Amino acid sequence: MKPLTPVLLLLALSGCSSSVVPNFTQTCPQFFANPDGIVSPPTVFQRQNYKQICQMQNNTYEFATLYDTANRIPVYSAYKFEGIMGCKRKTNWHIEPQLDNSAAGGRMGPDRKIALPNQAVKADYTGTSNHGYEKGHLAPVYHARSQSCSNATFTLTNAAPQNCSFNHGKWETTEIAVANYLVKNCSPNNSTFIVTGVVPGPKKLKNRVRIPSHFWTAFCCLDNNLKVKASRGFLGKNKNDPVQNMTISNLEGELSNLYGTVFSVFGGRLAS
Ligand SMILES: *[C@@H]1O[C@H](CO)[C@@H](O)[C@H](O)[C@H]1NC(C)=O
Ligand SMILES: *[C@@H]1O[C@H](CO)[C@@H](O)[C@H](O)[C@H]1NC(C)=O
Ligand SMILES: *[C@@H]1O[C@H](CO)[C@@H](O)[C@H](O)[C@H]1NC(C)=O
Ligand SMILES: *[C@@H]1O[C@H](CO)[C@@H](O)[C@H](O)[C@H]1NC(C)=O
Ligand SMILES: *[C@@H]1O[C@H](CO)[C@@H](O)[C@H](O)[C@H]1NC(C)=O
Ligand SMILES: *[C@@H]1O[C@H](CO)[C@@H](O)[C@H](O)[C@H]1NC(C)=O
Ligand SMILES: CC(=O)N[C@H]1CO[C@H](CO)[C@@H](O)[C@@H]1O
Repeated sequence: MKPLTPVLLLLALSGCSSSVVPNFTQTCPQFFANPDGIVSPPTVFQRQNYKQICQMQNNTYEFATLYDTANRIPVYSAYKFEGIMGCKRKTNWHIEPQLDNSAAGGRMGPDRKIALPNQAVKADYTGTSNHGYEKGHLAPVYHARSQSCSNATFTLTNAAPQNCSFNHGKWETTEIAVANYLVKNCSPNNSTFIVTGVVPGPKKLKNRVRIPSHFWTAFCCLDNNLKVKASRGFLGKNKNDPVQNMTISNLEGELSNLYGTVFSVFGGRLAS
């Protein structure tokens, strides 16, 4: 075995691993669809306020998030689906310490009582359900692969203000329909990937946290030869209206209009 370089040695000694990373495609590729073996993440916006997070809890990466520190909401979370596991909802919320202190450790940490510059804290959502909004998960408990993954979804970097009746209505119905479809059509052994995102809207909660205008989700499952077996996209306004079921390319067209820039969901590699 070769001797470790000083940098690797330092990393090994400190047990240091990072959550906010330069390129999540490299650090946690396992959460992104890999048709034909090519890791194909959604579009990564390149401005300073967008941070790539490999979501880590208890030394395990559970999913990946592109986070917008200016709007204090995620753009999307990407994860693998392995079946309906019936995980319990754990209600301790976490934050991502490295977004406000680059020297912090690489794991998600407990919620903070004070407002943080680069991310939402739980207090930003206190009382907002009276105004019709609550913390809506992007990567949801219902799709979690394990209880530890379910626990890890309770981070504010995976949540955005969601219309309460939508969260418990048509959006929940969509999460269930997607899971049922995948269980039926994509066996757990086949690789099944989901990305769930939001589009920033005109208003903020408490002048701190941007309220999304839309929620969207998309899945892609691959067969044992890494060919795309099934895929579909879903888009809904942030109110309890019907959610549209469409092809990935139609979703990409809609999202490109909404984001005002070309946006692809699976690296632009799925034609339909
Ligand atoms: C991230 O890494 C992937 C895979 O190595 C590479 O294709 C991509 O260009 C990188 N992205 C950036 C912004 O460097
Ligand atoms: C980490 O794992 C341990 C043991 O499984 C568990 O008790 C603990 O609650 C976990 N931490 C979090 C934050 O979920
Ligand atoms: C999930 O969180 C709960 C509550 O904090 C904890 O008791 C449990 O051990 C955690 N489970 C895992 C697998 O980390
Ligand atoms: C979405 O539409 C497709 C094509 O009509 C259909 O096969 C599928 O069952 C619908 N729902 C889901 C969750 O994919
Ligand atoms: C699951 O997928 C792996 C890798 O593609 C393959 O080697 C294995 O035979 C599959 N298992 C079943 C039960 O099909
Ligand atoms: C939430 O959605 C419901 C049903 O679509 C709508 O009546 C209500 O006005 C929405 N709430 C907010 C705060 O937009
Ligand atoms: C299309 C395809 O390859 N599907 C595979 C999914 O996984 C099951 C078993 O886990 C295989 O039998 C299928 O062939």
